[in-house]
Amino acid sequence: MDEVLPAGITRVRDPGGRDALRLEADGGSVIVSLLGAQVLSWLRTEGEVLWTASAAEYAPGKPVRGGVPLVFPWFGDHPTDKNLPAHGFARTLAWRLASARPGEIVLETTDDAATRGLWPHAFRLRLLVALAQTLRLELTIENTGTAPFACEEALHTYFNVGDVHTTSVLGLEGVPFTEHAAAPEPSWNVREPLRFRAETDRIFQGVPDRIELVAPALRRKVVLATKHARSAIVWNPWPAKTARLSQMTADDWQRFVCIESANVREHRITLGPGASHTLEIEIACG
Ligand code: TA6
Repeated sequence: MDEVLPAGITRVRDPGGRDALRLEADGGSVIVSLLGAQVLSWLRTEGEVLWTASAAEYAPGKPVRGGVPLVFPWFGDHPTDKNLPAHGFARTLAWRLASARPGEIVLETTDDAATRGLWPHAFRLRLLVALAQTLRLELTIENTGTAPFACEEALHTYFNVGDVHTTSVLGLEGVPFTEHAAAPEPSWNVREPLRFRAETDRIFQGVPDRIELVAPALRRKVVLATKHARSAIVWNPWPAKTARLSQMTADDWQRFVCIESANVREHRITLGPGASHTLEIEIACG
């Protein structure tokens, strides 16, 4: 039987020709790739809210650098085996459409022999994508196994800013953080809104549920409202690290900032059998 999707939801191909879904509503249009359940684009009348690398690659097993890659079950390099994929494997798994209603889809994926070879636990992941005037994403992790597990998670959002030099992040003033950049700004006033003057790769812990990104070059303010995200990572690679990153052209660093809503390190999630956890973000762009 032919699939019947609600009005405003269509099956399309992403820029790499892979299966994707497009949601259209009064908030614009969103493209979500079924590979990795990766939101690749949120296009509004004011322009693209998310950012994708200039030399983005759309290949199996290779996460597209841009949009909202999903991080699970570990953040960054694997703690003991650097040969395992950075940021885990959720963003390179095949996902499927679980349900759809006007303006909203739910994608899901589960463990398989390959994932259990990397991480020996049974799980179900669901990503809800809801488009209205805002874009709402909810990542639900369910432990479908018989033993507890601990995991890290992030919605690794790349925001289009136009010019990182004039961009600021408000809401993280005074919040405890650790800096992981190889060549960070030597010192900065933690009581001031965050500005970008060097490579920045900061994990903030115990974050508020509202963070603002102000991008004057685009005459844009983005409000990131979250539920159940106790960590946030703010990242810009600056030129030196950009030169070492795939899919990037030399000046790509000037046009994006990542603000990643997460639960990582001391705020990793622990789930007993049958338990689940939902991390929610709602992005408003004005
Ligand atoms: O979230 C910050 C970060 O961990 C950076 O250190 C950088 O590695 C970035 O993620 C991109 O990671 P990826 O694996 O997508 O290249």
